[in-house]
Amino acid sequence: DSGEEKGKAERVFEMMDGFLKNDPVSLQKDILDHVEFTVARSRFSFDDFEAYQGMAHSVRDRLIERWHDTQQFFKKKDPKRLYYLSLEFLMGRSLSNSVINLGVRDQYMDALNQLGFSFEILAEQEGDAALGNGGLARLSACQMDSLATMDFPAWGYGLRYQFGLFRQVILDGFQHEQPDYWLNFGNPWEIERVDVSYAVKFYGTVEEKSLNGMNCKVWIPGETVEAVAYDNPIPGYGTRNTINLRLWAAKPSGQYDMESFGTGDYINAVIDRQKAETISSVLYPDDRSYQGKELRLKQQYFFVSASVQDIIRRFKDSHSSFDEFHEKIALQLTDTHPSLAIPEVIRVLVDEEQLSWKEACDIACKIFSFTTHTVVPEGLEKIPVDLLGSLLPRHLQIIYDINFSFMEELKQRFGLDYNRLSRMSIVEEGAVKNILMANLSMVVCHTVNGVSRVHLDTLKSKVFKDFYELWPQKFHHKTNGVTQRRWLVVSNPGLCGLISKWLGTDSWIREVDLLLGLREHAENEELQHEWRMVRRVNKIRLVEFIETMTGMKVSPDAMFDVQIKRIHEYKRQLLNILGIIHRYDCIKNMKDSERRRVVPRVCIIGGKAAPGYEMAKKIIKLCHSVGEMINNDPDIGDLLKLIFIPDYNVSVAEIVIPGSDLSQHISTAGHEASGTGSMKFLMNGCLLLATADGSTLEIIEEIGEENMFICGAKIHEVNMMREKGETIKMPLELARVVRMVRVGYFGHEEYFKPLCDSIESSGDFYLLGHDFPSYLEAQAAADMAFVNQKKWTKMSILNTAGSGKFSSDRTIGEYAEQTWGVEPCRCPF
Ligand code: GL9
Repeated sequence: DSGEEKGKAERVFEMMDGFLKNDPVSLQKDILDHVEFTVARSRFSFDDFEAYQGMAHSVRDRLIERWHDTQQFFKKKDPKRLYYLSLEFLMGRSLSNSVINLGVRDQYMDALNQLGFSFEILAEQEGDAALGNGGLARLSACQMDSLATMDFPAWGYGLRYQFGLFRQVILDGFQHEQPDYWLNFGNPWEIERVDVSYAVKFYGTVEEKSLNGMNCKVWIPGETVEAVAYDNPIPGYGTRNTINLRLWAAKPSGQYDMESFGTGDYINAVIDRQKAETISSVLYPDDRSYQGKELRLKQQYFFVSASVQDIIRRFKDSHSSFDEFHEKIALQLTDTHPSLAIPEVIRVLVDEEQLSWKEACDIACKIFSFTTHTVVPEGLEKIPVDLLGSLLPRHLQIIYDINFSFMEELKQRFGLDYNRLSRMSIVEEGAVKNILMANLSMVVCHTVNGVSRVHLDTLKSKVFKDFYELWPQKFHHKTNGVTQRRWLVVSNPGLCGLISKWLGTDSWIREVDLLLGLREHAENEELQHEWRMVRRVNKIRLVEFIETMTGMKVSPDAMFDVQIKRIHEYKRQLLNILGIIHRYDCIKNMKDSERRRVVPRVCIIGGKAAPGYEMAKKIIKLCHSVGEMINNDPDIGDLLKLIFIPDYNVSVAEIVIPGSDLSQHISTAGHEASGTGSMKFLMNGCLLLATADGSTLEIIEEIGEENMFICGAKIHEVNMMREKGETIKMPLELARVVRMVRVGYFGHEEYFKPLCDSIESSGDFYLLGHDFPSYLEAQAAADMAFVNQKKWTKMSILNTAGSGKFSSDRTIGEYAEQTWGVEPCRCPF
């Protein structure tokens, strides 16, 4: 019997002295075993990639061990669990992060050295897991790291896209998109769980039946697809806790439909079923715009339904009634993308678990919380009623029922204020009727969070004004953060060692506020010297990387001025490029004596444009055309270079950020909900040139205005200018550089015309005209500061010292306490 089996296995385990060993000899044996038996290469002849695979599998074994222990422990303790639902996770590479969090990096380095391999080279063999678009997806990844490190009993749920974010290839300065075949060489970081799968239903009809004298709704689906689990262990740092990120992949359902297989058309029936896999095949590459695509809606429901079934199954394993459900479960919705979880939970509780409508709604209101990541109302998801009704007929009914009760509640409260009712309704009337997913989330979730303080202000005063009036207590904010494990420990080992040396401890890796201790040394010459040395080494690494990627040689003596993020009009890469043209133009017109005072700059821009976003693609092309002119101008030499780094992703960021001197975060104020790139630069001692937007405002509070270069209209000024529809006079410097683009100084005048028009003829919505002069001033201030390396280094140290607030550990701590009500559950070693 299985009890006895377990006893035997345990005895053998004890005889062999248990756990996997982490001394260099054991590690070498494990790596070689995996090379031979997992990768199936001779252990006496294998290359770097195969060595990486062998090593990755040996790390995976160690992850699995802890992951099993953690899950067993959670099961035994039965704490309240957090389920983190996100349609996107940008995990990047896993190898370095895993060995660091497991605390075995040095041992592996030794083991590999003795085998004749270099850890750094093997780590570079790994491709990025890019199952997300940008900030929102990387935030989810950082938060998983903090959840594991802080011992929270959490699970992540998402989709296992076969193709992650497209690869960006630049041909003649234009962006082209290529599929990301990230799974082609296998993925050692996931565990396929063919034993964990659920049927997900689509289409069909809803019928009324009477069951035990009660009136019930029965959904007869028209299509069923199987969701198979792939588990990705997420190790915490300095703890045995290793939590799970469960990603779902679509497979044809095992339930055969006799009809299609009975018609004799066997081949076509099989091919048809195979189409089920398309649901999880590709990540949508457009950030912030969701225009009623059926496949996207299918993805959302597929992921939500499998996750909800899994959560309820786990709960029922150890509980016999739903009374405790809300005391054991918190469900966090990352934006509205997973908000179909709301009607799905209600549907399962009412239709399958036979709870009453009221009981089910009460439970939903207690377990769901929601964070919004956007500021623009157009960014909020709308689903055409027809589409939803055909794909998920039962869910549409549930949403209508929720809306009905909500409208009744509003009438009680405000009387027959039809304007208000229509503004707040979950159902948007009009030529096309839509379901507003944000309103649905707003009505049901107990809490709605913004991602920075000003973001919350915007939600209260604009986007969700009516809801704020109704339920002010629901509105909160948790300023975003990033994990210092990835963004310092993994990507900047040099600085990391230096920080620990000067603080006399490496405890800041878990307790990031300790970084404050650097403040008292900010002017210490010895630290300053070492700080500059470390940063110099990082710059040289970046110089080499730039040469490999672009063939360009740049000088590490120049100031590295960086803007890396998705290309967006509101993020204003165009402002940056026009500023560079201005700088170029100024240098061209200088006398030799003046040129000697110019601070040499390497301007670096990187980022992807959504494939259908024409303006963003034009910005990429303009960057290349301007770069080509400047970089090949012998008259300019090393005084100015403009580099576009292609295919920006997490692992590129890990090289660029530690090597940057100055980074730009120059969104039009009021448009960036938070921004998280700035936090990564801040931690790495890079100075910021930024507008007063999103979390930058909170960064200013932490490090002081004097340690940053701030420019541009403030949020209230932007609002005022827009309300008045005031057109300001184009500043001369800006008119001049726009003219250069217009008349074809950089070629392609027709192609670039819409960019020029966006500033000069279509109202300059993003206010480049207004902000250009102060932008140039901020740039000049940065030049001045850079000349004084002592001052610059002090500012740099103060940036790192003041970055503690922007750790995702702080964010997650706040969520756990204020929103989710979950407590640490630490697995014993
Ligand atoms: C975003 C916001 O635009 C950012 O300001 C914010 O920092 C992140 C994380 O909260 O979320 N919302 C959003 O849709 N994206 C964000 O970056 N877009 C992408 O992820 C591409």
